Amino acid sequence: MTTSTWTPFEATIPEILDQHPEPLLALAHGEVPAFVLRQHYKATHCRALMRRFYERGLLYDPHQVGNGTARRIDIGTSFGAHRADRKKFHAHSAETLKLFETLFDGYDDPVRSIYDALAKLAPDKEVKTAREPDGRLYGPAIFRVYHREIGHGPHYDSVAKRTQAFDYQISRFTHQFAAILCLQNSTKEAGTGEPYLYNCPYRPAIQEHLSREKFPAYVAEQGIERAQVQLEPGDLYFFFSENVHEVPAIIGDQPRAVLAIFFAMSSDDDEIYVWA
Ligand SMILES: O=C(O)CCC(=O)C(=O)O
Ligand SMILES: [Fe+2]
Repeated sequence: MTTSTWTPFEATIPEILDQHPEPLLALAHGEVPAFVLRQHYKATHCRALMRRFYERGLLYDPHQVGNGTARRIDIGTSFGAHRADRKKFHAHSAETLKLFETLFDGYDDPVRSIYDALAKLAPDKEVKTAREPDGRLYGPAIFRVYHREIGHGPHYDSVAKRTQAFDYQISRFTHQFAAILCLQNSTKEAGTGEPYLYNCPYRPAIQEHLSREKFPAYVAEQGIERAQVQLEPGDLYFFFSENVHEVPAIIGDQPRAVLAIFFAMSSDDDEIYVWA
């Protein structure tokens, strides 16, 4: 990379608003790759919640359970995985909402902490868990745990532009984003699992280049800027999920664990819908 101008903006919320009065549009326009809020959530609570997930059997090492193939462990409801069956999707989402009512007892609610930060970054909008006109809700957030060998190749997330799930309310918005709260990072020596963001919003021409094998050559050829986001437990970052991004596969025995949301907004819409 020859340029280092496209770098994550690390600051407090008031500083972000001071420099970027409309932070979400700044992300959507590619002015900054990400906003990083260091130590937004208590690191001690991150550790405690990780312990609780193991104790309750919600989290386990996929290398030691079942047929031993590496896979990502999710706690929560993924729209992408469940949307095909609307009834099951909303039932699964309701279960997640119920689970999250007590899962964080004794600690700060990490889901709330992300929603609160988002509400402050978009003071003129109402931030709410996504819902259908009949009131049925989506999953509010999801824990994603990446063990050894697991990552997420170059991709972009857009329900409106990629998934094209026009039968769901969340497809009505113009821009889609993600926020990620780090609960645990993979071993430092390995230096893996730290996400890359590319200054590369979706366009049809990139489709054929979107693989771990092909994308680096495309990035070099097109001179696309990229930024890496390094996270410690408790750090929260926001980015435009319509930009290509990836999580390099984890090396080493310590899994990377995050709490993730997607959210979407339009300039002329008073609401921001959040889901996972
Ligand atoms: O965990 C991250 O930092 C990004 C994850 C991601 O791209 C996704 O869940 O779609
Ligand atoms: Fe993603």
